[in-house]
Amino acid sequence: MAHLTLKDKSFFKENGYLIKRGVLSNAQVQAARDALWDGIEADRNKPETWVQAGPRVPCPGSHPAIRATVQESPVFSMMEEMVGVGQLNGGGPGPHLVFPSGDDEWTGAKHGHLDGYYTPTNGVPEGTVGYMTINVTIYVEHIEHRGGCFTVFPGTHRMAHEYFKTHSLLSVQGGSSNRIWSDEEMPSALEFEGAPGDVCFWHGQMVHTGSKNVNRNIRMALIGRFSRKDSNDIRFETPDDMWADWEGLR
Ligand SMILES: O=C(O)CCC(=O)C(=O)O
Repeated sequence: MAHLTLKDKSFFKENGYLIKRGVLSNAQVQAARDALWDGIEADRNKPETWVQAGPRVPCPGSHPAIRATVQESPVFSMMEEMVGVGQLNGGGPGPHLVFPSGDDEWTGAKHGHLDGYYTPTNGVPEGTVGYMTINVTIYVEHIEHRGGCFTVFPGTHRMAHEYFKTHSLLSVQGGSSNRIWSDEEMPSALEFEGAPGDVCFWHGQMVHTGSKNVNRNIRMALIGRFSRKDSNDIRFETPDDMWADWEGLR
């Protein structure tokens, strides 16, 4: 049974992201949230202890309840509906928590980054670039404006495609969008606001960023990155038709 409509697919092609609401069951959300709370150094019943608590990754992505959010929900099938059945490597998401900052100063982002590039702290080897086809951000808590929303810059997947037609994939230092585009060239940021079980799919070359959390809730997100099985053959190619390899979208 198909989960995505033609409208969903054309929205993803145009904007580079797609938000689907209520994809996970309550039981899946609850199990994932419990797994996160087991590792959080704060009192679950006392929100005042959540401010600047930690850790940002309170349990591994290999935890069965975390992995299940992709592998035992419609999430993986939805990605396959876009990329093609059997085309993606498996895997699961990892926890990415943003704790309340405890202050009230918040500004929206003008720029973000493309994933896969070396920075001094992210573990990507210098001189290489990681390749992702499609990524997903899953919420297991209510996240509102200014609450550390995962943030995308709609349309930057198409801008990146144009850019890489004439520039090497390795040319963007740190993957930062401000190395390529001015503030004026960047589209407005879109905060993914959502409820537990909501999911945002985003193109592997979508500019995105994290954001500060000045709300009460801990920003409980799981982020998964998925690449095609033939990534090594196609990663440095920029075909004229950016959807040439996407069986469900071309
Ligand atoms: O946590 C977030 O909202 C963004 C994370 C991010 O930008 C990344 O992992 O590349």
